[in-house]
Amino acid sequence: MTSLLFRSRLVLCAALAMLALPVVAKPLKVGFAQTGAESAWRTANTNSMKSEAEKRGIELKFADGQGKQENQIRAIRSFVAQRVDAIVLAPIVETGWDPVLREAKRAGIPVILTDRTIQTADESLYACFIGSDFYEEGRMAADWLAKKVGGKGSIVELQGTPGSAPANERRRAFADALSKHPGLKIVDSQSGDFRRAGGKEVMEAFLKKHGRSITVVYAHNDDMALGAVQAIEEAGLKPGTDVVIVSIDAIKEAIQAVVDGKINCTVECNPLFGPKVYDTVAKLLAGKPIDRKSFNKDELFDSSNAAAVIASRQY
Ligand code: GYE
Repeated sequence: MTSLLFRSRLVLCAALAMLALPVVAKPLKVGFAQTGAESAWRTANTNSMKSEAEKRGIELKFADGQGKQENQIRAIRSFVAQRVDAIVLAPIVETGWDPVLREAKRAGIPVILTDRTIQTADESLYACFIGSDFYEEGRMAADWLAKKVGGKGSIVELQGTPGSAPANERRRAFADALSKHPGLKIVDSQSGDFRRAGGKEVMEAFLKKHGRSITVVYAHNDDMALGAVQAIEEAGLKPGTDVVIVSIDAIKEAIQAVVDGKINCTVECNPLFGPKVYDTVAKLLAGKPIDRKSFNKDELFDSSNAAAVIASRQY
C-alpha cells in the first residue's frame, strides 16, 4: 500500500518535472523556390535569403529551379509534402502557377512571392509580394536616356527571360516612355535570358546585322550589359562612348563599369531582401497585418554618383 502510494507520488513528481522543462520552440521551416543562378543579382539574392535564415535560426529548404518553371513547381510540391511553415517563391515566369498554388493553399501553407510577380485570376493564392517596381525601373532608364542623347538614337534592346515579370515590365515601361520621343527608336530586340553569355551573343548578332548604326544598348540587366560591353570591344568599338549603354540592377561590377565609362547608367534593383521576407513570414504566422505589396526603393547610378557608392556596394 505504502509503496503504491510512494510510486504514484514518484510518477506525479516526474510528470511535474517534465512540465517545468523549458519548451524548446521548433525552428521555423521555410521553403524557398528560387529561379536559378542566372546573374550576379540572383547570387546576391540567394545569399541574402540564406545568410538571413541562418542568422535567425530558420530552417531554410532551398531549391534552385535551374531556370525552369517545372522545377520550381516540383519544389513547391515537395515543400507542401514536408509541411513547411511558409513557402517563398521567386516565380521565373508570370503565368501558370494557379494549380500548384492551389495545392499549397489547400494545405494551409502561405505563399510569399518575392522578386517577381505572377498573373492570376485568384489573388487569394498568395499572401503578399516583396520586390521591386520593374515598370518604374524601365521608366527611369528611358527618361535618363532621352536626356542623355537629346531624344535621338537607334536602340537595340537585350531582353530578360521571356515571359518573366522583369522582362515584360522593363520592356513595356521603356516603350511607353519612348513614345514621347519620336527620335528614339528600338531597331532590334531579343532575349539574352538575363545572362552574360546571352547578352554577348545577342549583341554580336546585332552588331553584325546593324553595324555602326546602333547608338544605344538598353539591357534588362547588368549581366547582359556587361556581355554587350565585351561584344562591342571585340568589334573594335568603345562601349560607353561609341555606344551608350543603359542597364538595370546596379551590381557592383556594373557600377565599376560606370566609373570606368563603359556603361553609362544603371538603375538599381535591390536583391537584398532576406530580412524583409522573414519579417513578413513571422508577421504572417503570428496573424499580424502585412502589406499586400511592398516595393524596395531603387536609385539610379551614372557618372555623377557611381564613384561615391562603389566602396560601400554590397553586391
Ligand atoms: O534584374 C536579373 C535577374 O528578377 C529582378 O532577374 C530580377 C532579375 C534581375 O536575373 O539580373
